[in-house]
Amino acid sequence: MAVTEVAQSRRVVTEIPGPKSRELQERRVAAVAKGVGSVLPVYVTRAGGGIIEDVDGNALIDFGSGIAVTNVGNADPRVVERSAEQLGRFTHTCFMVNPYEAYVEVCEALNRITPGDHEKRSILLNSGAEAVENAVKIARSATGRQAVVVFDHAYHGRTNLTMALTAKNMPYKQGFGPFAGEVHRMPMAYPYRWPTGPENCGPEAAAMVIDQITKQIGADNVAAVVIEPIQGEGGFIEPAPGFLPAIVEFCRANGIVFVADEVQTGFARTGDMFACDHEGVVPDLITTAKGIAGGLPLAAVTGRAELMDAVHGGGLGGTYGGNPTACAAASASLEAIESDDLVGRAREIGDLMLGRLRKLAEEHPVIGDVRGRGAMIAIELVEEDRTPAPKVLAEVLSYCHSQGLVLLSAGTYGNVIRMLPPLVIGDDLLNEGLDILADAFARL
Ligand code: PLZ
Repeated sequence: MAVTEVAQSRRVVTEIPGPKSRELQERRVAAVAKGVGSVLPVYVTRAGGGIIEDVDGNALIDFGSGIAVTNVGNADPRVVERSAEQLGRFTHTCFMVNPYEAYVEVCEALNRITPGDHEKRSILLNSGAEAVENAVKIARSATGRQAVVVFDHAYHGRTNLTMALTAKNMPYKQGFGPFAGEVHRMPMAYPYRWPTGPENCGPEAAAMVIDQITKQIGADNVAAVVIEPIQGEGGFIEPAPGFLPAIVEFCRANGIVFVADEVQTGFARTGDMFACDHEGVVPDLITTAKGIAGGLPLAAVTGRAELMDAVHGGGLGGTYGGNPTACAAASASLEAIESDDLVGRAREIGDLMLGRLRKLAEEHPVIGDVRGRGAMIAIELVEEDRTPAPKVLAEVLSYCHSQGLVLLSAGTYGNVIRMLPPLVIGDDLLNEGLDILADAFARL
């Protein structure tokens, strides 16, 4: 299997997007539904390490990892080799018709590496949204209850149930209702915006949530609490310390299934294998996707055996869930994460980024908050009184893009710049990317 090495240096030889990309963009507009956007429409030819190459010969620094997917880098040779080997043997039988070992192997690995040493089971699916949908199905079936609790700023997907779980209307929900019922939204422990200050945020937010669940829904009616242990699309909001453990304790005491949505935070991204590990939180069910398979579409729900096995035979599934090629890629990618100590590398990336960004924030008051863990770091841009500054963000992003830095935004108010580099990016590229970002602020 010939895997071409992608040179690890930035190269900007045309305007960005260049002429060939603009030509492709014209074809795309005529062929692809307008509803699907692209952050930076440079058309990709190759990618690897921390670099994305485009049709015009540019080499861009990747601070996005395809939204936290290519944790092991793009086209990791081990992932490519295992997937290709599987592709050459069979492409599909459907696990529900004729099963295969690759699926079982991924479930065994997930049961081993997810938080908690209790007995677990897993199911494999295609996308993060599908994983979250299935976690809710499992929780409802196991508890015989219906209500689902979610949080402000949450993102869980674009399917009907997960749209209902997602907080932000535009662009995710506008015009797409009616939404699924029995979804209840609670305040989020958002330290930077907590009225009485970050130090009070954890306990106060937990008390509010517990009070609202008890008074407005009735704890006995709640099947599941679903939460991202660091919110992704919502703006990399790290819940204040103590919040998650308090919610877990309340769930345990009331027979509520605690579901950690680790679709964006999973697989070494945050400097732990899972973000829950940070405070020793053990979820009853955990949903994963993105970083699981080095870029191939795969997702999973993993959880307590008694909950997972509570669903009647034939109650869960899907034609493509646990596709053999995606499973082979996942096994290779999970092995790479462990053998290359990408957890450790994510921590190094976090230290480097947080150090530089905190300095940058001292020079530029428009950077109101620097937060995140590991290779999941964000800055929140504000005017006076912490008013969100989405226009400044647009300016900064546009400059960074023009210089060949792939950078994403996030946040309910569209004022958060998020950084999610592949965990295999080198320090040189990281620093060069941060230099470009610093230039962008200097030019404001
Ligand atoms: N849960 C926590 O972050 C996907 C969405 C991008 P899918 N996040 C990126 C977009 O605009 O569509 C995500 C997530 C969390 C669930 C999902 C959904 O995962 O694989 O996109 O369905």
